[in-house]
Amino acid sequence: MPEHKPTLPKLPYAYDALEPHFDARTMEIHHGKHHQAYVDKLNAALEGHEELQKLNVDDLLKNFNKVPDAIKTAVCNHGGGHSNHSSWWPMLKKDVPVKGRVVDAINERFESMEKFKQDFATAATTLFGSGWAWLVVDGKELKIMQTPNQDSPLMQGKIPVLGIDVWEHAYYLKYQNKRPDYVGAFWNVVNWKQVDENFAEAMRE
Ligand code: MN3
Repeated sequence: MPEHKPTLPKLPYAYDALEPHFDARTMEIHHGKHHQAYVDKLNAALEGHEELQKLNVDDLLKNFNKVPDAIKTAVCNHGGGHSNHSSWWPMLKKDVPVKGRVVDAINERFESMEKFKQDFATAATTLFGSGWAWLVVDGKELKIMQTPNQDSPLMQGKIPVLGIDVWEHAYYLKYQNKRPDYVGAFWNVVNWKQVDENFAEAMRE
């Protein structure tokens, strides 16, 4: 079996760990069905491409130009979906103090945490259709960006530090059409400790 065969990572907490902000049923379907489907379809796309199967999914996306045309769309959609969700689950946790070098860097780059939250929320709520809003490191600089569908910032050479999934599958059961309410609730479940680690690692690359 190839070393990096895509597999569904275990959630680092119980499905109900983010209640009442993210409900258990949504987390269960989101992780167990949606993320699993990206993993399955990525494996199907990589069948017969042994050299690509040896890469972990993030390296696969960073080297997207090496992916054959015939499977580019599948790798973008399902590889992106696998990578985005794998990095996202650990970014979520309740009651984590807002501190760390990343918080200092956010205050410096965006004037204040409140201003950053406004800008990030605007990116999340104005993204048309399905996709993600991100805080990324781009050439040692923090930036807010949007990606459509399951496109990964890694495909553009940017490293995700914090993200929010704004596909309806991430919030519809609890929030229906009220995406801004979901984005507001998100701030209660940001794992700032993980975000700080992501930031430190991104700045080392
Ligand atoms: Mn999702």
